[in-house]
Amino acid sequence: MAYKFKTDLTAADVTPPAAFFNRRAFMVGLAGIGGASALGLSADAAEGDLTPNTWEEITTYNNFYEFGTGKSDPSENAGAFNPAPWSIEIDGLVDNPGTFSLDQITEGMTIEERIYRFRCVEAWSMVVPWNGFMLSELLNKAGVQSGAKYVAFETVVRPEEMLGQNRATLEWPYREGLRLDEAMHPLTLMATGIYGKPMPNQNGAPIRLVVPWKYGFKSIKSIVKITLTEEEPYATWNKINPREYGFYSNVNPEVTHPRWSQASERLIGGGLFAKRQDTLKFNGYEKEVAGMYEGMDLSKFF
Ligand SMILES: Nc1nc2c(c(=O)[nH]1)N[C@H]1C(S)=C(S)[C@@H](COP(=O)(O)O)O[C@H]1N2
Ligand SMILES: [Mo]
Repeated sequence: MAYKFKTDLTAADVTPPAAFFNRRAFMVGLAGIGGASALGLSADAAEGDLTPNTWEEITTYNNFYEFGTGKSDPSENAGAFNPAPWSIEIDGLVDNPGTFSLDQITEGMTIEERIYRFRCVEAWSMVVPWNGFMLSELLNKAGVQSGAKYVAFETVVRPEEMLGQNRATLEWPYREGLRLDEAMHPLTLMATGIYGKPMPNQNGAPIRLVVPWKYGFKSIKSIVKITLTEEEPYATWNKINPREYGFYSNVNPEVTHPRWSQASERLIGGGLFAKRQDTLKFNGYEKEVAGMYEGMDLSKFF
């Protein structure tokens, strides 16, 4: 089908392509939307002294229940998955609904490198050098209508290629959602790669969400559908156990998971006897995102 993205982006929205592995890429990207300081980005979050985990660590220690529940299952079982060609259906409260190829989706997008902390609700963490574009760019092209308040996401269902989907470990498709302001936040990334390479199958090929201030399960993989909704959407883990997995699930060291503390985390790659590190509020992105939750009791909202 013929599809034309809206072309009403101003010059200020367009950023020069940033080179992979350029630590300044993040700053360059943000300059296009008002600059890091205008966003209140701390030097740490924007530039940072974060040392990324190795490719080996990032691609062999995964959660992707479509390929099994063990940490090594995704890397061992995702070889049968063929993420090309790929398309994403965008529907709901948008001006330009439709089904778009990955090329159409990424056309004109600035692919930036974003080195983010990544914190799983299970209390382990990594630092990942993602490549991707801001979800806000895609939503702006889709044309969000005024009644939209949330964004819903769905993962592909392919039981022939995803052996875990032949078991009822979760209800398939895996689904997640964000409030619209969270989805439009400049930190929220549609990631298409890691270390400048295409997204590995086990990490959510060919395109997945990354929301660095939330527990990892919000960062849904291998997305085939995006829906703008008025109501808070279904979210897989939240529906299974709302007491343990909130819809918001902002990283918060002060809110204990019913079965374990969230005060500290194990950085993957530190070795068996590595010291745990303190978990940061909003996973270290408090300055950038706390404003979105003013008035919410963060000790209750998890
Ligand atoms: N479709 C889908 N997305 C998913 C998951 C999953 O099982 N299925 N696991 C989530 C969880 S719990 C985490 S911690 C991250 C893990 O991402 P990574 O393997 O790239 O580190 O993916 C999230 N996205
Ligand atoms: Mo997770």
